[in-house]
Amino acid sequence: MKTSTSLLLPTLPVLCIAIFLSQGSPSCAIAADPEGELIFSDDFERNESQETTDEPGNGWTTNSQSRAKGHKQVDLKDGTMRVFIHPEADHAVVVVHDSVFTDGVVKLRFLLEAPGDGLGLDFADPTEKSVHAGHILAARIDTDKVIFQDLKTGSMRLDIQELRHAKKPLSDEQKEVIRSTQKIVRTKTDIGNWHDLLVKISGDELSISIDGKEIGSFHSPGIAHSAKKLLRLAVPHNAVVDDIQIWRIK
Ligand SMILES: [Ca+2]
Ligand SMILES: [Ca+2]
Repeated sequence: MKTSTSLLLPTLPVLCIAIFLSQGSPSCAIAADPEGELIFSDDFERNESQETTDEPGNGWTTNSQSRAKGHKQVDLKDGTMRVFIHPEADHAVVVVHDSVFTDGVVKLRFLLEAPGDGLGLDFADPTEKSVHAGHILAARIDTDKVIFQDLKTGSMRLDIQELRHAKKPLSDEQKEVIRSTQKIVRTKTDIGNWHDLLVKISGDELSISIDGKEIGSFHSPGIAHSAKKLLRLAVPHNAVVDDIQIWRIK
């Protein structure tokens, strides 16, 4: 559901107080609003017309038809979007929405339910032919680490992908490219609780904050790619998502 900034801002103090009272925690679910223009938001307060196949609505698409024989992997439930991999899937679950910007911010709330679960925010440009499947960059949240990835000049570069697909060894240059285009920060994200995630892309910098605390930032040339056109939520196992906002800075 679309939410305008002007409607959101005056309600913030009320929301924070309500969250404090209901959860006994002083954390406010919504941090300061990013600069820029709110281009998409979704609170998932709706239901499908049926419960047998993916039907997330509001412009979202999924890969369940192509990678999980059409089995349901995305469920609107209790005002959230639950993503869960089907045993017959041959790829992580991917839930996609337009997110056209050069610099921008994605905010959402997420919950992981078991050790090993994770949530990736992959930004893609399907027209970029120097990489596999348009992969440009990614922010990945696991229960024990956060990964910053420049996929465009890194692991999704076509020559690297072709060797990996053929299960052939990478050259020293290719190994160094993969090493230098990602950053891993060891940090615990506890399971069973909701967390606020903020991912910001500005020039060649990717920054990630969880629950208002900056986990880190990473500079790499592929991050500055001029057009991030799609946001792909990538879920290797299970994850629950709510209250997503996409902001365009430029
Ligand atoms: Ca449902
Ligand atoms: Ca909701």
